[in-house]
Amino acid sequence: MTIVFYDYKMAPSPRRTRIMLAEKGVPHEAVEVDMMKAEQLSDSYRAINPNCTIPALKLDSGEVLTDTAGITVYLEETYPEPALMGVSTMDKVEIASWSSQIENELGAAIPNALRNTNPGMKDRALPGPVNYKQIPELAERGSRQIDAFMTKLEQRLEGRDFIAAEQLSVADITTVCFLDFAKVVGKRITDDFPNVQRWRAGLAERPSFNL
Ligand SMILES: N[C@@H](CCC(=O)N[C@@H](CS)C(=O)NCC(=O)O)C(=O)O
Repeated sequence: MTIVFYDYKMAPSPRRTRIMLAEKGVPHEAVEVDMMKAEQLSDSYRAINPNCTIPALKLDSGEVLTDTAGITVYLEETYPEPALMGVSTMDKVEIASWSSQIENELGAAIPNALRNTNPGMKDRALPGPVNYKQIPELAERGSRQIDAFMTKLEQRLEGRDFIAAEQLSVADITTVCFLDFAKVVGKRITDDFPNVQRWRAGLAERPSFNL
């Protein structure tokens, strides 16, 4: 048996796992769950991940990890090199703190901006097994939150190659996956953000970011 990674190439969340698997060189088999065909809501995928979200990771033991937070801890504990969550206590603190800000301020804002207006996502304002109606005001707020986070990131990356702890970490991986996806709501890393552009160009040289 080998690890099975349930992936969908066009979505930002599974890309985080894809990059971590590549950076750590973890042998695995990938299975594509086609969201364009709503396969994440199918009975067969629901039996694997009742949350109906991607990514999921099925371990050798048969156990299934059903969200990025758990997958990240599992990969870091099982394949410690290279460390992506920090080595020293203070590095771990800094990476955890930035990861929390990225999830709350950017990770929540992009789906809010996208899912609350997109006609193809009517009643699918949140991922998961429960349907929720769109609230257009949340799209407007999400758009402003993305802009605010970009400004904060630009300041943070002044004179830095990585967001936290002077090394590649899950903070960089998560931010790239979210920011690249933000194009769907018209957000790009424009020339107003030279530090973010330089940081993104540096990461583009890593094969894991081009899978
Ligand atoms: N908390 C989950 C969320 C993952 C998530 O929202 N994935 C999206 C794709 S990026 C999804 O599965 N959406 C399903 C849907 O929209 O129905 C995680 O990070 O693993």
